[in-house]
Amino acid sequence: MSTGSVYTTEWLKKRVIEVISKQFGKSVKEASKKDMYFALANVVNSEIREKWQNTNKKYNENGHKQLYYLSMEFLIGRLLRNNLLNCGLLQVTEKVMEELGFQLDAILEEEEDAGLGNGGLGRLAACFLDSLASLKYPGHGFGIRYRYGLFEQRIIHGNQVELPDNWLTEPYPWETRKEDEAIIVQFHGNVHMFKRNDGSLEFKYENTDKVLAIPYDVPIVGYQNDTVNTLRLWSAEPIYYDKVDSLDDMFFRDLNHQHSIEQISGFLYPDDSSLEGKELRLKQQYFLTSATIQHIIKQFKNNYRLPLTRLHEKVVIQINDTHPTLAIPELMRILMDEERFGWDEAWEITTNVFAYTNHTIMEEALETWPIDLFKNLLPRIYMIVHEINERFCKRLWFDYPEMRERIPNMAIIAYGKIHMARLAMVGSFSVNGVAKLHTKILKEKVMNDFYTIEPHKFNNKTNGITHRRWLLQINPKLGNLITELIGPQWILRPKQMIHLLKYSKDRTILEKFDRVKNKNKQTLANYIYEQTGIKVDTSSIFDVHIKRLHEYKRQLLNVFHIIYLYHELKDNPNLDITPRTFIFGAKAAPGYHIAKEIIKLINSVATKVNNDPDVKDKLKVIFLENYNVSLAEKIIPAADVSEQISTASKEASGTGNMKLMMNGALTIGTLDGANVEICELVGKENMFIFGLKAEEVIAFYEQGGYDARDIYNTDDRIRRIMDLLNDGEFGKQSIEFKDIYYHILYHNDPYFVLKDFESYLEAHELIDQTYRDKYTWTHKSAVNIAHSGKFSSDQTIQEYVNDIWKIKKL
Ligand code: 26Y
Repeated sequence: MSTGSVYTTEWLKKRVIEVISKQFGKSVKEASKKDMYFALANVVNSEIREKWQNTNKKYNENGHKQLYYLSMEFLIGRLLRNNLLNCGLLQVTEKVMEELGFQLDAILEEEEDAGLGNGGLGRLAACFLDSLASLKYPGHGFGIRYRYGLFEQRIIHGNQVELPDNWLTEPYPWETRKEDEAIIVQFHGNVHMFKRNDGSLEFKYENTDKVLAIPYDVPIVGYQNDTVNTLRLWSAEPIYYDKVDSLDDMFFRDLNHQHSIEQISGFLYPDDSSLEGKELRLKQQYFLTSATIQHIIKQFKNNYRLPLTRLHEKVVIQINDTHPTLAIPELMRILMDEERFGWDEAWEITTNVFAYTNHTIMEEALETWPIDLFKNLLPRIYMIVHEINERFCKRLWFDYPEMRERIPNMAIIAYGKIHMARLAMVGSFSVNGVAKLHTKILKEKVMNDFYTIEPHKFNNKTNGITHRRWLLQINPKLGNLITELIGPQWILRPKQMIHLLKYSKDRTILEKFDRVKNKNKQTLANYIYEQTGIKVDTSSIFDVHIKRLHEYKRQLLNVFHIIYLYHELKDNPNLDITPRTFIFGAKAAPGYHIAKEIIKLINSVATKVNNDPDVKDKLKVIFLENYNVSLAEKIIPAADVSEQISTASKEASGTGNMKLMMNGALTIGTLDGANVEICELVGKENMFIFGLKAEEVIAFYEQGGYDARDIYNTDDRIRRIMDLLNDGEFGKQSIEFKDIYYHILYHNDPYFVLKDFESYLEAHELIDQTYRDKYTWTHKSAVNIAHSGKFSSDQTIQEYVNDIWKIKKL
């Protein structure tokens, strides 16, 4: 029996043996690692179940306000280790597995990595859920249960090949299907307007396509605190009617029908290069938002006996980027068409519950929809958005005469398109950016018009990461060392990590930090060998660049530096450089040609460099395929250098920068996103800052004055590298990388790779020199770790709670 969080090995052993026998009809000796994974998940689940029910009961009974976090992405990764740790079961499990002849680490590898997201935005949502539950806040995630997550990446002959991420071939032990809480979502159809006797308008929908949204609930276990929150993922299914005309009709209609409906929760980010693809994405967004808003209203009515005019007292809805913005007109629809509120009252209710987070200033990510597509798929929602726009534009015209010229740039519907960020800003009471610099750019540039009329809505919430996963779980050796030095309080109060500063000049302690890093590097080196057959030197600098592949993130700048070093060594094989291992992990969006070319270039350079005896052990380049949460967890504890080298102004925040810093890597970076705040904390002397500043980049964009060809013509190092792209050194054919070459020279190097090259080289030379002095390096590393508590998502969540959500702890 278990009492509280104290579990004994005898108890766990008995439970595991019991489950293996009952569930698989096997003895422990016969059980596979997979069996053991399912058995452990089963044990954890039965421990969670009661706490989950109790948490829900308390939330329902105590009348507290609830946060609903809506996101198209939740990149939760694996859950077993997390749940064992948070339930207080991790240590006993390690022991029991050993006694039963298993290795826990190997069992954990059996779990599918739930890749229901693409990058930072999705992982942020997952970190937030962890912090909410660990701080006992009533906050829940709502997303889509994609049948296939982000594609699985293979590298074949240097090229990215995408395979479907078929993550649900076996039962997913963490989810519970809740058929009785299904909700109907309607698309297409016609809308009819009637006048009621009291003169008010009534809207009726006809011939709509109805889809069932079935919830699958995943428990979000708080850190050893009995709180279990919920991540609700909706799955799309057809509705079966009892009455059908003929068996044949039913058969054919249903097959096609079923397929097209299941597609709604089929893939994350389906290809949207066709109109059908675009419609599917819009369908997904409405599917998520309609199901969630209907659910919220139902719950509000059940739990609080209050009029909907007081919705904002009990409900706050955070929309994670523009993707769930349709929640705004959907709530308006329900309030007016189902609850019979008039426009003004409905608008008052709506604009008091929504808060919007912007995650990017990149033009291509600011979503718009063609009017016709929108109107056809969501006719009633279109009418509402149209009306929101009319009223907003009128308000601009009459209340802000000085803004009249700006109306076309602010209108929600303009030039044939619906602008989702504008709708989100108009319909929310809060608009936030995700790092200080990013919020400043939103206010002063990208969203300046809106900031001018409603400055009170704008606020900053610098991102954070859960230190419990990104330090305690993935780097237990470092976690233990920290606890040994400052006690375990940092696990719930991460800012206490600052007390590590007093050891940052203590040579004996720094040696301990160093030993931890070396062991982690050895573990990664073993993994690299298993995956690629390449042996890397653990005394070399592990220089890590892991993130989505995008031009603005400038993996290309990194490769240019590698090519430069390679040439230096070829020209002078005795050159005294500190050996380096460059490690990359990155997926490129399937339709993003240049990004895929850059992946190919990294792999071609890797092949060349790794097989050249001239550079021997001084240079290695490793591209690890299929970058995802689980791979990040393997790489981060072993990193010495963290590459955060985006074109200044483009990276809204970054969160990989925080994860790497927390694990003792030193950052080479531009003053972009949260790098700026890392620098404020640790000081310029504890990182390697280089490159153009955000205002310089913006000035070039606005005023011109940069010509990439000038640099190409005058800098021999750059010309040599660029010309290689064209002469076949790194490819089978001479034209292999011409697209990158032309892209840079003929599109004038839009991300300033050439412009920042020299300053990047200098920063790398400084890294090379600094690493030679182990004491200095490890001192800087410890200073970074000590300050990283500031970037715990616990802190970020507390700021959201104080300034936006106003929810109370259980
Ligand atoms: C729908 C499509 C256009 C789209 C799909 C995904 C647009 C954007 C995204 C994802 C954006 C994203 O992941 N942004 C990242 O969010 C992180 C969390 O705030 C930031 O740290 C990071 O700088 C930003 O690139």
